[in-house]
Amino acid sequence: MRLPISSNTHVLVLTGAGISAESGVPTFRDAGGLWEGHDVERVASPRGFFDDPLLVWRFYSERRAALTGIVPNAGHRALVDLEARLGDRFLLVTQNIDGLHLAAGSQRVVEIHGNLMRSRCTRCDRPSFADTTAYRAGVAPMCGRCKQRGEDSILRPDVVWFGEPVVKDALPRIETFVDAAGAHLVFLAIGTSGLVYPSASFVDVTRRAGGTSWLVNLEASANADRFDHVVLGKASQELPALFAT
Ligand code: BV8
Repeated sequence: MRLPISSNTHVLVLTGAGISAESGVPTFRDAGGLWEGHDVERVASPRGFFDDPLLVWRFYSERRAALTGIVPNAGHRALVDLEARLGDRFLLVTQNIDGLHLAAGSQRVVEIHGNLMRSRCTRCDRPSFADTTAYRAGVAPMCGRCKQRGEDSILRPDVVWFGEPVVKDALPRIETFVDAAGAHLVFLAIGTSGLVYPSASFVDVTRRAGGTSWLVNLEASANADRFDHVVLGKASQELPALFAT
C-alpha cells in the first residue's frame, strides 16, 4: 500500500515513541505507563516535580544516559527522504523528546513536547539551553544566574509535562499547515498509542479539514477507528514501502 502523494499533496506526520522503539528507546507502553512503580503521568508533571524534584531529575537523567549511542533507524530516515521530496508541503510533529528526528536530518520538525537534551530555569527568563548531563542521583541542578540576583533556583528538563500547555507556537504552526493544505492534506500518525492530547486529536482536525488520515502502528491505537487507513506493522518496515515512488 502506498501513501497517495500527488503534486499538491501536503503531508502532516505525527510520531510517537513507537518510531524510536527500533532504535532501542523504550516506549511508554513498554513500561506499562510506569517507571520504577511511579505512574509516568505523576513523575512527568509539575506536581510530581514539586513533590520530589530529585526523583524527577533521576527519571530524566536516566533517560538522557540511556540515549548514549542511540541512533535513528530506517523509519526516521524514510521521513527525511519524504521531506526532501515534498519540501514545504511536509511537516513533522513529534511527541518524542529524544531528538532522533533532528539527528536523522529532518528539518521541518515540531517537537511538540520539548527536548530531553535541553534544560531551563524554573524561575528566571534565562532561555532554555542544551544540557546532556545525566545528573547523579541526589543532585538537583541549579540555575546559577538566579544566584547572582539573590536566591538560586532549580533547573528543569525543557519538556512538556502532563497538565502543561504544549510547546509555544506548535499548535499555530500545525493549524497554518492544515489550513494551507485543506482537502489536499494527508495526515500520517506513526508509532503512537493515540492516548495523549492534543496530539491524539490531529486525526479529527484532518477530517474537519477534508483531508485523509493514515495510521502506521504495531497495534490498533486508542483512536485507530478514527483513521481512514490503518497499517499494522513496524514503522521501519512499513514506511519505506508506504513512501515508495
Ligand atoms: C495539555 C514529554 C492543556 C515528557 C509527554 C482527559 C481527557 C483528555 C485529555 C486529558 C485528560 N486529562 C488530562 C488531559 C490532558 C493530557 C492528556 O492527554 N492526558 C492523557 C494521558 C489522558 N495532555 C496534556 O496534559 C498535554 N497538555 O493538554 O495542556 C493546557 C492548555 C493550557 C494551559 C494548561 C494546560 C501535555 C501532554 C504532554 C505530556 N508529555 N512527554 C516525557 O516524555 O517524559 S507525553 C508522553 O507520553 C510522550 O511524549 C507521548 O506523547 C506519550 C506516550 O505516547 P506515545 O508516544 O504514543 O507512546 P506509547 O508508548 O504510549 O505508544 C507507542 C505506540 O507505538 C504503541 O501503540 C505501540 O504499539 C507502537 N509501537 C511500538 N513499537 C513500534 C510501534 N509502532 C510502529 N513501529 C514500531 N516498531
